[in-house]
Amino acid sequence: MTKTWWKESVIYQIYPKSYNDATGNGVGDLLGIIQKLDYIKSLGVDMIWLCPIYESPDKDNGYDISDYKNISEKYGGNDVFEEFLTAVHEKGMKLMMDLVLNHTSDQHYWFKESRKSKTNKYRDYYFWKTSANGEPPTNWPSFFSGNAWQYDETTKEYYLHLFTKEQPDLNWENPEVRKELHDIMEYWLKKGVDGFRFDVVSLISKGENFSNTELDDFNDIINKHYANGPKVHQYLRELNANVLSKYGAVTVGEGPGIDLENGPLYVDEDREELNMIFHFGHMFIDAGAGGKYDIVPFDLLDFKKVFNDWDTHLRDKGWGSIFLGNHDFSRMVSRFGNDGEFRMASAKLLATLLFTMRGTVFVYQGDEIGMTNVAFPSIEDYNDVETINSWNEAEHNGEDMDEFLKKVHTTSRDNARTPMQWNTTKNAGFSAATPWLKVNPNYTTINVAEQENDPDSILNYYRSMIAFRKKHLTFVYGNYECLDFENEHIYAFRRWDDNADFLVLLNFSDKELRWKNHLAGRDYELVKSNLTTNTPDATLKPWQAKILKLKS
Ligand code: ISL
Repeated sequence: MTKTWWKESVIYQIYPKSYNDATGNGVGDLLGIIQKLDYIKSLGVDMIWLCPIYESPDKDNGYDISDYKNISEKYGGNDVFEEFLTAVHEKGMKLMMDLVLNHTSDQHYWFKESRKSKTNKYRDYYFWKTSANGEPPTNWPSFFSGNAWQYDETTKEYYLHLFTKEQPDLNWENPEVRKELHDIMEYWLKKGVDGFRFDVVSLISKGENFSNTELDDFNDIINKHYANGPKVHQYLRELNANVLSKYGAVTVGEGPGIDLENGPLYVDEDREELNMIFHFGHMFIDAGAGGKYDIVPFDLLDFKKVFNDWDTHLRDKGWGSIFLGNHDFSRMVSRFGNDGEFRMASAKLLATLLFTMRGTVFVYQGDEIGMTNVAFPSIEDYNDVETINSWNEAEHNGEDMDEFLKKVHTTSRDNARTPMQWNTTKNAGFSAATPWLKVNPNYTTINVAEQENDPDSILNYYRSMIAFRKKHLTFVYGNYECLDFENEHIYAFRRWDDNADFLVLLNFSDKELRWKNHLAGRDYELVKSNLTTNTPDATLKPWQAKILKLKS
């Protein structure tokens, strides 16, 4: 396995709209992030991943781009971006931009032209279809409710949109489209951007034919009709050869339908496509057959299996990403930990997992202080298009809306998008104006300022765990083995190489437990714990995490 700086990196994900508002309009911006660069650097992170900041009508908060070469004025425009990029580099960090290349906004010039006439130069930049019977061309559902085809009056044809109707899918079959997209990437790389996170990269190659689906389960539909199309790897190799490799850009691909079989193909070093992928095995672990609103209890065995399987599949030739939260899912401490009595311990336990697994670690803003889910009293308080569309669909279907609101509390993407909690002043110190999305009321107790002053805070634990990982590269490159797999409450694993041998013990429960002693006859020392009082053995208090160094 080749050793590379980005494999050893910790990447910090920022949702710019919610990070820090320096201009006082209720929306986070680049100047606001510049003000926080010392804070970010102090965590020990190497690279920042910024969610999309290009011009956008914000139907899906920037994942609907209307101009790829201009930074939205609400974030500061291109000049402030240059200032920001320079400042990031001066601090010794790197920048990863988010690129959405599967679809554009319907307000993008290409689409505005495309919809004008069937003979327009840009017509084939998108997928247009007629329909014989007044029905959409296929019965495909979109990710965000409703059919994935939208009728357009001007030319009396339908266009494809796998996400909202304001996010038409680009036709990568068309070489002109690929050329334009390569040019966009080159534009940002020439400015000095260090890498990209490619949104829904698994969806860029559509099947040869559009046909009705017989399937009901949305995941099955994704796998059969939307994801990992016939030319996806060809497109990525072309992109790598023509653009990425010339600049040494670091890449991570995101996408539904990436599984254990096809996932390794994206990151196999010999294939020269992408560096890393995000898989969602653990992120949909609490979703039943009916999708994310069909909530099932968290099961530690399923969770361990996801990590075990991926580690095995990427071990030899690829590289993984390790993350437990992002802007599309509820807060990690609320999902996988205990955000009540054991919030501190469980947030630190999850951090222990993050920084002891093999793969590049991604930390989502706010997780470093243990930010939790929010339970807004009304649907009016929510912003996310996925949440709103699902709500409308549920209402249309006559569901019990009080019950549905509870599900929204558990699963809404807005759980992760509430403003960053900096201090106890108005709006958590995020903005002087009314924030675009309400602040989580628990900011009075969960915020950066308080945790800065507390050596035992979650924040300082993140700092110490990042430093610990960097000191012991065994956690980055070493072997991984899950022990006592059948244990329903304890996640125990070994990380070792020629230099060191570590045992990580994580108690995912509210009870004190003793790990069956597989340590008999071994000499070991406790090198890390998420609690302040410890016994140097395999006894674990509720949500306790211990790292033992095995000596013989
Ligand atoms: O958000 C999800 C579940 O609630 C995912 O299914 C998500 O839609 C999927 O992983 C793709 O996400 C990415 O592309 C979307 C955008 O809304 C997400 O924010 C982005 O991360 C469309 O561009």
